[in-house]
Amino acid sequence: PMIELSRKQDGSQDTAAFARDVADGLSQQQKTLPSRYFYDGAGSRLFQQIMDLPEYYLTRSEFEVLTNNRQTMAEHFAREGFFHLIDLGAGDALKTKILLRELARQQSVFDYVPVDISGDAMLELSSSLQEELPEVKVEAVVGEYFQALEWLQEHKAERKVVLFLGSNIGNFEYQESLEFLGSVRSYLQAGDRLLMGVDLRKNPDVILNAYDDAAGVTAAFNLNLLHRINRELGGDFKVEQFCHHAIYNPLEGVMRSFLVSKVEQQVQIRETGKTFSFEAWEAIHTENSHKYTLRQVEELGSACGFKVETVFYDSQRGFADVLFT
Ligand code: AVJ
Repeated sequence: PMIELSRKQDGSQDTAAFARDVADGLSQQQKTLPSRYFYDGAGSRLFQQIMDLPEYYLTRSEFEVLTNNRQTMAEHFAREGFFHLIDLGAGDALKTKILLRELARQQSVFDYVPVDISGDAMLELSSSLQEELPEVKVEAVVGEYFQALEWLQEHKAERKVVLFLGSNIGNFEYQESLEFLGSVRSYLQAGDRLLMGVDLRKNPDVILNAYDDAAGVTAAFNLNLLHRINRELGGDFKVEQFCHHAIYNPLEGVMRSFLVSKVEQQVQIRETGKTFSFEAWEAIHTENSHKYTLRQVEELGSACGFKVETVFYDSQRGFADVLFT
């Protein structure tokens, strides 16, 4: 069994980019921070706790979809022989493992390329797979989606199946999602596939509770962003002076999360060389999570050159994994 970890950026560059993005976001009229910075070690652990929350239905729903349809999915993937299975935002890959076990059971010929911004997560995943499925060759890539696109480009002529699970697409603005899926599409050939998980429109109360849980884990996940800025960029956020706020707009189908300053205050962030002022109850926008109608998903796909092959639903029809060709 081979384990390969490729890491395309060094740590110093990461810190500089983080400082620049934080300075940019907090200098705007409406303050904002990019949600990709949630996932440091502590943030990844908090997200794992979120996936276990009673209110956070997304992971369980997709688990059900994959479990009930794993045989059909694996057959679709492996139909034309060897392929690379690229897993965008793999994390702990608990859901992908359902497909990996099934592919191994069907003796499919493939290798597995998990991509994630958390290096810790990719190391843990590589070693857990080596233990559980030693016959699967793993080439983990530590990086952002941009690095994943580079990998796809470098392997343009080879057969590929791309996984984009967990409604991770939902973090993009609509325009960004068009650009991203369009890029993915441009590196695929006829016969390649994309399996994308999307959270569907449903009772707004159910959605809201998923992002504002009773135990306060999502609040801690959101607030960890400020702790991370303190740790990595020498910030002096008094984190207890901020609170988590989440709101769902059922017209747009967008869940939005914020960190709200409870008092008027100033925050210094050494690595940015700047001080930022907050008025009492001023907000920082930290995340969007889009909820889709099936029509929107089809349109998004077709705008990027994808055709829907099969839609796999959970029993509640609240979540779908859409197989595109
Ligand atoms: C990992 C982007 C799918 O938007 O549901 C969970 C992240 N944020 N709770 C989502 C998240 C707050 C999650 N995604």
